[in-house]
Amino acid sequence: MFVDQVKIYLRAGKGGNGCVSFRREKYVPKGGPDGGRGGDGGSIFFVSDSNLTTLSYFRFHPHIRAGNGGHGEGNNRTGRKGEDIYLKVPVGTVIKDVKTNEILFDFTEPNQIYLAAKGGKGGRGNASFASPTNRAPKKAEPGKPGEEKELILELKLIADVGLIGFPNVGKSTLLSKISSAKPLIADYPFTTLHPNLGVVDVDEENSFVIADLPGLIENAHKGKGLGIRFLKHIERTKMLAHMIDVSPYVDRDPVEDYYIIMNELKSFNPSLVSRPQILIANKIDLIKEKEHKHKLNKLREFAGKTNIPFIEISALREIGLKELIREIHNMLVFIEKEKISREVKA
Ligand SMILES: Nc1nc2c(ncn2[C@@H]2O[C@H](COP(=O)(O)OP(=O)(O)OP(=O)(O)O)[C@@H](O)[C@H]2O)c(=O)[nH]1
Ligand SMILES: [Mg+2]
Repeated sequence: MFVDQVKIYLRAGKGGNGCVSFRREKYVPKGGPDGGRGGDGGSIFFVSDSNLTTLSYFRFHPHIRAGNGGHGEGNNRTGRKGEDIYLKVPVGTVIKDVKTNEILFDFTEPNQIYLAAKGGKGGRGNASFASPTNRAPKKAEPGKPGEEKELILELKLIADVGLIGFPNVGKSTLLSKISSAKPLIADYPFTTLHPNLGVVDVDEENSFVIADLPGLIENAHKGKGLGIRFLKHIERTKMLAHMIDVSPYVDRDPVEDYYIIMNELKSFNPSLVSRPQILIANKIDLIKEKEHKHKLNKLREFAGKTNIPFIEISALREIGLKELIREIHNMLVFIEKEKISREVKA
C-alpha cells in the first residue's frame, strides 16, 4: 500500500525515579546514603532508509512509545535505561509539527537520523544529595516525563524526472520498458493510482530515477479524476517528461493536451511550469497511414516553435527509447551544471 501522509503520536520514555537508600552492612552501624539514580527514558528517532518507498507502516502503528527508565536502587545502582526506538522512513519524508505545520526535519538522503522525542531524565538518588552538612539525605528526585509529540509525516518522493500526461498515454508502459519497475499497465484510464519509481540505467556509470505519476485530466485541480494531490511527488524533480498520445485512436488535440496538463501543474504549483521539460510523442507504431501523421507533425512543429526538446517513441514496441534515455540524461547533466554555476556565482 502506498501511503504518503500520516499523523502519528510519539511518547518518549519516562525517566526512572531516584532511590532513597542507606548502606546496611554488618558492623557498620550507620551506613551512608547509597540510593542510585533512575535510568533515562528511551528516546524516539527517525532514520531514513533507501529501501522504503511508503509510510504505510505508520498507518497501522500511529502510536509509538519508547521504554521507561528503571528506578534507581540501593548500593548506588543506576536504573536501567529505557529502550530507544528507531523508526525507519523513506528518503523524501518530511516531518512536520501538527499544530504549527512547521517543518522539523527533511530527509533528503539515506541514513540521516532525527531525534523526534527525547526520553525523560532519570531522577537523582539520595546518594547524590549528600553533603558535609547533610550526610543522610532522605531526598531523591522523581524521573522526568519523556517528550510527547504529535507529528505529520509527509512523503515527497525524490526522483530526477517526473513522468506526466493524460491517463492511458503509456507512461507506465514506458517505465516498465526502461527500468525494472513493474507498474500496472492496462488499456483504461487511471490504471496508475499512486506514483511508481524506477531507476533507469543510461550506461555503466550513469543512471537516473524516474517517477511515473497517475494520469491527469482537465480540472484535476478541482478534484476531477484522481485530482492533483500526488503532484507533490514531482515538486522535487529536476525535470519533467511530458507524454502525449499521438495515435489516431485518441480524438484529442495534442497541443491542447499539452496546455491542459500545464494548466493543472500550474494550479498545483506555478513553479512546475518553468521546470525543464521534454515532450514525448508516444504510440507512433499506430501511425500507419499518411493522414494519421497529422497529430505527430502538429506536436513536433509546436515543440520546435516553443523550443521544447521533443522526441517520438513507441513505448510498447520499444522504438526511440535509447534516444529518449540519452536525451533525458543530457538534459539532467546540463541542469546540474547550470545549478553548480549558479551556486558558484551566488
Ligand atoms: N500501440 C501502443 N500502445 C501503447 C504504447 N504505449 C502504451 N500503450 C498501451 O496503452 C495503454 C495504456 O498504457 P499505460 O502504460 O497503462 O498508460 P498510463 O499513461 O500509465 O495510464 P494511467 O496510469 O491510467 O495514467 C495500454 O494498453 C498499453 O499497452 C505504444 O507505444 N503503442
Ligand atoms: Mg500508468
